[in-house]
Amino acid sequence: MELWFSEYQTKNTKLSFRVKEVLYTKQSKFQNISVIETEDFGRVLALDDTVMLTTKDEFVYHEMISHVPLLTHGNASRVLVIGGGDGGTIREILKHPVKEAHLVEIDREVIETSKEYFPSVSCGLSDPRVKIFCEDGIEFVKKNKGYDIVIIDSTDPIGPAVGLFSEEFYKDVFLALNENGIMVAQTETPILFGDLIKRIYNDMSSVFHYTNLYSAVIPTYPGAFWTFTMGSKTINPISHETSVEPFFKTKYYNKKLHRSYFILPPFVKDIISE
Ligand code: AG3
Repeated sequence: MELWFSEYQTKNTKLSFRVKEVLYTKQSKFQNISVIETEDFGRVLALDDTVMLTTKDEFVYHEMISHVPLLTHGNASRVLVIGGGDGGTIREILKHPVKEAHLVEIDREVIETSKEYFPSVSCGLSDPRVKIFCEDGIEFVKKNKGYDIVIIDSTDPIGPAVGLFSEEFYKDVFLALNENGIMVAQTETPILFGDLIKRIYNDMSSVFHYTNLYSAVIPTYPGAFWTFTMGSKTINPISHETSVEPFFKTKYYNKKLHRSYFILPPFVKDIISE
């Protein structure tokens, strides 16, 4: 018997993985959480049948969402992650000499599932520098301030994550950031969702002095060509020479390529400048 797991990336396109074994599936208060062992991509964490990570390619997303802002900043001590209950972003942040890393994940069950089924991803969550808050990130940033970096490691802009893609939220993040603060959000693929990317870019631009997109290749996400949008108060990531060498091993992030990540293909440039 052939068993396949599919994500409908759009109504008309799906990505399918041949399933070795379904290890876990549960309806939490917020969403369905599944863990699937696949033939080619290792273990998959899916929320509402949407791929959050695979153990084969998660390093790309987690390295890029964390090392790019942290090394652009150069001196981050307090970092906040909104979403990201799997712990992958926290794992990468802890490779830097940060004092505190706060994780705000609305669904405690995602954290528990990752601890159980994704030890190589969730391994940083028990580090003494990490503090976990199971609450709504939108409310959290209104009350908590003093961060050098805020990373929005969210799901797609549907359901509870919608508010994480709004100008009002970016304003609150701005206020939660210190003087040289930087925020980064995962912002989907320009291959399919150009309008969304343009709106995010415009919204962030009206809040931050510098707003820049950068990209990475993530084969298991829609479009495979993925973007992150960075809002920065004082540091221009394009002209800024990253002074800090990553003093740890990376698999995707490369200091020599740091500035080039911000160089956009013409079709993406067109999307945000139209
Ligand atoms: N955040 C999810 C990125 C969005 C993926 N979208 C999709 N497959 N349709 C990733 C969580 C990993 N920490």
